[in-house]
Amino acid sequence: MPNRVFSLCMLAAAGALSLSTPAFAEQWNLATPYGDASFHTQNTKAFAEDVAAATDGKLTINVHSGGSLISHAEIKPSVRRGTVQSGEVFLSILSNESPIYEVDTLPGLATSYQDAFDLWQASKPIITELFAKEGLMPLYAVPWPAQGIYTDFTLTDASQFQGLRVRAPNINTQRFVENLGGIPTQTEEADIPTAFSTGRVDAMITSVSTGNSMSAWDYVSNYNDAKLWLPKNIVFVNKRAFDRLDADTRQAVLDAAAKAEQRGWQMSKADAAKSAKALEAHGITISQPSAELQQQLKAAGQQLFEDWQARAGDQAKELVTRYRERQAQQSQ
Ligand code: PCA
Repeated sequence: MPNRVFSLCMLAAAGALSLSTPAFAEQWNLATPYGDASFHTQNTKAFAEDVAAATDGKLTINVHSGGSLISHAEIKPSVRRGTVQSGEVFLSILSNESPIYEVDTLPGLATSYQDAFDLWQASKPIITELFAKEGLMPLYAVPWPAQGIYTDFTLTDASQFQGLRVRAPNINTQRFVENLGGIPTQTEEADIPTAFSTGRVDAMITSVSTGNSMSAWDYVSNYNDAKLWLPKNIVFVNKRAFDRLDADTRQAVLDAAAKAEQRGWQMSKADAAKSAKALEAHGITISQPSAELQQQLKAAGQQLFEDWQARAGDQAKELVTRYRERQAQQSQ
């Protein structure tokens, strides 16, 4: 029996056992593709602990990390069906469902934590609405540090992308690589070491955090801190499971989620600094893009943004307008 099927059977059995616990105690399962070494998973585990503490154990959330329970692509459908009550995914892997989910992977749109936060505030209402249509409710979202480019040579010019096989975590990154003349391959974070060691990829686009947790120094020598975008993970719940809780427990979940969001953004910043140091300590050279490379990346990104606006239509316009308004308020 495959491991995950076995785990799901065990869940069913655990559900039956929980009949013997007090009638008011609820058990949720939360599936995430990311491993325990990731600050995202550490934050999500802290969220679960906060909920257990605030509800005096009335609601326990079991975090299943590293895709151990459900594969990344299956997490959202499983939460929708109620096989598990909650999940965490990389928001932009949902981009085949709506272009709105791509908004945090558009190069150049939001490249700092402040901008990424404004973009999240501007996109939250639309994303909440899209999730609600599927009986889901977002709890919180946390960004990865800015995305950069790992290569085994010094990247000085976009022409070096010609024929380069680049690992990408989502569709938009793949399009970006294509615009630069490279050959993209979509690979889950956990599969990065295999992709390099079997020679399927030569380079990758991701954060310093993932480079650090996946020991990038085993495969590449350089990291270009291009600050392309700050993509997010989103943690969400099956709305029926949430509505079944009593009012106090519901409030405790929402309070813990708000706290997890705040803590998560801080953890992301701290991890960016810590992971950059770790990469350097392992011999990776970190450099900033030259003016020329920056210009070339910008051009590839601009094309992506225009395509996205055309695909996403009015909703996209509304979102971008709201984002620009927030940015203008910040700079006042
Ligand atoms: N790490 C994840 C998502 C973005 C990131 O920084 C990955 O590369 O798969």
